[in-house]
Amino acid sequence: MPTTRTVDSLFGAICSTSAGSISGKAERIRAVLGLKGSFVASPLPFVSVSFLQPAGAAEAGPTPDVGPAIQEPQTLAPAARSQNTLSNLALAPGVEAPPVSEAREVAYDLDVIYADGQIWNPTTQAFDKVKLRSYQSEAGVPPSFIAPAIDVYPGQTVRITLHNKLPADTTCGVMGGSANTPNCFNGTNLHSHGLWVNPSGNGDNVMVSINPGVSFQYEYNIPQDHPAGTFWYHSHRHGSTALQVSSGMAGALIVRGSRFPSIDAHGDLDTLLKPVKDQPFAERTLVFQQIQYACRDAQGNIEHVDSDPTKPYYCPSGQIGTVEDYDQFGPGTWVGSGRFTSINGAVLGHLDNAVAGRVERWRMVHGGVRDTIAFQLRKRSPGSADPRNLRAADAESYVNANCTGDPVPLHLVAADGLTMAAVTTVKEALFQPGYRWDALIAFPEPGDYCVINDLAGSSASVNQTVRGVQILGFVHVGSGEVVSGEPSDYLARQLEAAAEANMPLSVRERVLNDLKNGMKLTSFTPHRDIDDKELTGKQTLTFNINVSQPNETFFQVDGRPYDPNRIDRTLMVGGADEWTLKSDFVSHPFHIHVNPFQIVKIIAPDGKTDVSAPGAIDNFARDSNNNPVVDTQYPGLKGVWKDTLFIKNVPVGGGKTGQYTVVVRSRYERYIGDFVLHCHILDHEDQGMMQNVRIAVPDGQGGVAEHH
Ligand SMILES: [Cu+2]
Repeated sequence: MPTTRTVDSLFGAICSTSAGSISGKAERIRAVLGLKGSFVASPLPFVSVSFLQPAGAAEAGPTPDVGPAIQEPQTLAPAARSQNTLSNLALAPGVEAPPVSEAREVAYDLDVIYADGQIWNPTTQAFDKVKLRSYQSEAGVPPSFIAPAIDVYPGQTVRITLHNKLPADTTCGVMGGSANTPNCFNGTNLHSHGLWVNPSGNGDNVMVSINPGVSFQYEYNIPQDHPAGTFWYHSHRHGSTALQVSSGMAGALIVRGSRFPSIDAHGDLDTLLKPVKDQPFAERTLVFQQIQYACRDAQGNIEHVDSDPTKPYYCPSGQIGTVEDYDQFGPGTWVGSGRFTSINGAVLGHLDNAVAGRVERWRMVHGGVRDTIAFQLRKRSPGSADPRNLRAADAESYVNANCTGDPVPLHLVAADGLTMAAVTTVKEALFQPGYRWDALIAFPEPGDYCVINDLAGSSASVNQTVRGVQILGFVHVGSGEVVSGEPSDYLARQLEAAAEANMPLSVRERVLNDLKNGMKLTSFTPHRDIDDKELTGKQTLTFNINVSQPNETFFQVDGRPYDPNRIDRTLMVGGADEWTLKSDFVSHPFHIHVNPFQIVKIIAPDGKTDVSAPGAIDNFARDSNNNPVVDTQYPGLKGVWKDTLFIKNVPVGGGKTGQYTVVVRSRYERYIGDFVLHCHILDHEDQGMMQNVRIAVPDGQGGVAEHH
C-alpha cells in the first residue's frame, strides 16, 4: 500500500508562522514561488501536487521538496500599445500589433520600488521578511527579487522607461561631489551589460542618474548584426550600484536570433539548437544572485545569530531584512552572512521537468556581487536526507554525504553571451560576478541532482578565502533516454542531428564537418579574430587597492580613483587595441562596456607560462601551507570573446603575491561616446575602481579628435 504525502503538508510546516485565510496563505506562497495565475484560483494550494512512496521504502524515493520551485524569470510584457509609439504612429483601431519578435519597435516599463517580500532562510528554517529595492514590471505582481527577463531581437528598437518610485533622497546631488563614497542609494539607472549599442544620450548611458520621482526612457537600438546571446541588465549608478544589485536589481536580457549561417556570414547558434526543425532545445534561464539582506539593532548594527559577529546574519521575528549600507559589503562579508546564492530569486529551490537524455540549453548569469560561483551538477543519492534543515555551514557535509555522483558534463557553447569557437566540455563552470555561460546539458539518467557551488580554490575566487561548498538547489530529472558512453559523443550526435534537421543545404556539410571535428561552432561565432595587422594601438590597465595610508582605502585603476570629470582614455572608432591588464592587489573582474574583447594570452606569475592555452595547468598559487592550488578558470580561454574577465593576483608562497598578465584585444566598431570600464566587484566600482572611456572619431592626422 503506497503512502501519499502532499507537498502541502511540508509547506504547511514551513509556513506555520503565516496567519490569515487560506487564500491569503496561497497568495503568500504564490509570491514566494512566483507561480502563474491559475494556481491562485485554487483555494487549496498544492493539493494537485503529490508524490507516492512505496510502502516500506520510505528512504528510497526521491527526497521531498522543501524549497520553492525555481521558476523561469517572468518575461517582461511590452507596454500597452498606446505607449509603444508616438501617438501619430499608433496603429489604427482594429489593426493587430505584430508579434514582439517582428516588431521594429517595442516598449517596456520598469518600475523601481521598495518591495516587501520574503526570502527562505535555511539557517533559521523560516522565511525572513525583507524590504528591498527591486525592479517590478507591473503593479500587483507579487514581489520577487529577480527582475523580469527581457527578450529582444536584432534590428529592434527597444525602449525601456525606468520609473524611479523610490522615496526622495537628499544625497542624490549632481554626480561628482563625493564621487567614490557610496551615496544616493535611491538614485538609479539602467545598464544593458554586454549589449553592443550606443553608449551615449538615451542609449546604454550609465552616466545619468535617475533620481527618485523621475522617469526616463532608454532607447536601445539593437543593430541588425548584433550577436544573439545571453546578456543581462542591472542598475549602474556610481555610488549605489552594489547596494542595488545586491538587493536583486538584475535580470536576464536575451537577444534571440533566427539568422542561419551562409557561405560568407555567421549565423545564430539559436538556429542550430533545435533537435527537430522549428523546435528548440528545452531552455532555462538561471540568474544567480547574492541578496545580502541584514537586520539591524536599535544602534543600526547588523544582527547576528547569538549576537556573535562571527556567526551568520540573523533577523529576529518581526524584523525586516534590508540592504541599506556598505558595511554589508567587503571581504568575507558574503560568506560570513550565511546567505545562500539564489537562483531566479529562489533559495535552495528545485528545477523541475528535466528529462534524462534530453539536451537543454541553460543560460546562466552571475548577477551577484561578492562570491565566485563554481557551478557543478552532481547526482544525489536516492533517499538522501531532507535538505530542509540545511544551514549554509552544513552544506559541505550534506554534499559530501548525498551529492556523490560524478559531475554532469557541462558543454559550454557561449561565454558572456558570445558563441565560442567550439563546444568546451567542463565538469565545473566558474562564474565571477558579471559572467555568463551558456551550457548544453543532458542529464545521464533520471533522479535528483544537486546544484552545487563547489569549493573554489582561494586563488580562483573573489574573496581569496576558502569558502565551504554550498548548495544552490536541486534538479528533478524524469525518465527518458539513459546516456551511455562518452557524454561528448552523445552531445555531438544530437548536434549533428540538429544540423541535419535545420541547416540550409548551402552550409549543412560545413556545419556537420565542424561538429565532427571537435564540435567546432565556426559558422556561429559572431566576431572574427583580431590579428596583428589590425591593431592600431595599445592600452594598459592596472587595478589596485591602496591601503598604504592608515584608516583609508583607495580603490584605484592605474593609481587613481575614479573621477567623473576626467576622461581616462580616448580610443579611436574603427581602431583595435591590444590591452594588457594586471592587478597589483588581489584579483578583480575587469568589465568594459560596449565592445567585447578577445583573449590573446594570460601569462602566469612565472612570466612565461600561458595559462589560457587549452590543457594548461594553472597551479602557481600557494595555499596557507605553501601547497600549490590548481585553478581551472583560465585554461581554454585563449581566443574566447568575453566582456568580463578575472584579473588575478594571488599568493605564491613566502608571503609574496604573483601577478598574472592578461592580454586581450578589442575593436571599437560603430559607436562613439563616453562610457566606463570597472571592476565588477561592484562595491569596488562604487568606491572608485572605475574609469571613463571615450571613443572618438579620428582627426584625420593620425590622432583622435578631441571634443569641441
Ligand atoms: Cu575589484
